[in-house]
Amino acid sequence: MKSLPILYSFRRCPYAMRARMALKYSGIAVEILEVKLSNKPQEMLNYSPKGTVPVLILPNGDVIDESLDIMLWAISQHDPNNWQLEGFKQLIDENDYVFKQHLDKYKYSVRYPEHSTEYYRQQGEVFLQQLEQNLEQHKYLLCDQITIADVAIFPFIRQYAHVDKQWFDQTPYRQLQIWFNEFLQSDLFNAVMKTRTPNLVIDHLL
Ligand SMILES: N[C@@H](CCC(=O)N[C@@H](CS)C(=O)NCC(=O)O)C(=O)O
Repeated sequence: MKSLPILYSFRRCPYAMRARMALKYSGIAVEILEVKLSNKPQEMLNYSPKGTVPVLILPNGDVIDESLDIMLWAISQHDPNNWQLEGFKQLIDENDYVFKQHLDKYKYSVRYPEHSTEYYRQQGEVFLQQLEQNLEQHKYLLCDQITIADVAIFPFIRQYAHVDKQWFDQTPYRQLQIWFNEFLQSDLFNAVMKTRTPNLVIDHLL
């Protein structure tokens, strides 16, 4: 039997979520290994010493240990709805390198007492405003169809929204709320959020 790629994953990690969503969308069967971040398998660290999830090991031994690269690899195998669109990188970079920092400080504001929770939330809100503007122009972040940018960014908006869901729901970002709820309720997202037993229990994603 042909061996499948192995995905080292962590259910609640937004980077791992976007990788799992892309793999699922592309119809790629993988074996998925739920990692305990406090006790990472040595095998994973041998493949990728930087110790972050997700990590995808291909049957030929290639290691892909950045979530966006896993998404791009999955899409390069099969992209039935044209997720890959030129210009996707800029918005994802804004998410990964700017918004994510504000998100972490907002989420864990007790660890950053130099400013208030609201201060960090406001810093992150700049990105929400940008997304809202995009969504006023088209149904999804880059155009009228889902692209890799929507899927790559959604898990981070989910984290931000869930810090204070009541606050998020009463913001004026109506298009963003609609977009967010659509992904939250989507079969694709829910399919990749199944609970898995951690460490060394290999299970199939598809
Ligand atoms: N740039 C990486 C970031 C991945 C990342 O930071 N994942 C977190 C979990 S959400 C992680 O594994 N952190 C290591 C740890 O907590 O020990 C990617 O896109 O894959």
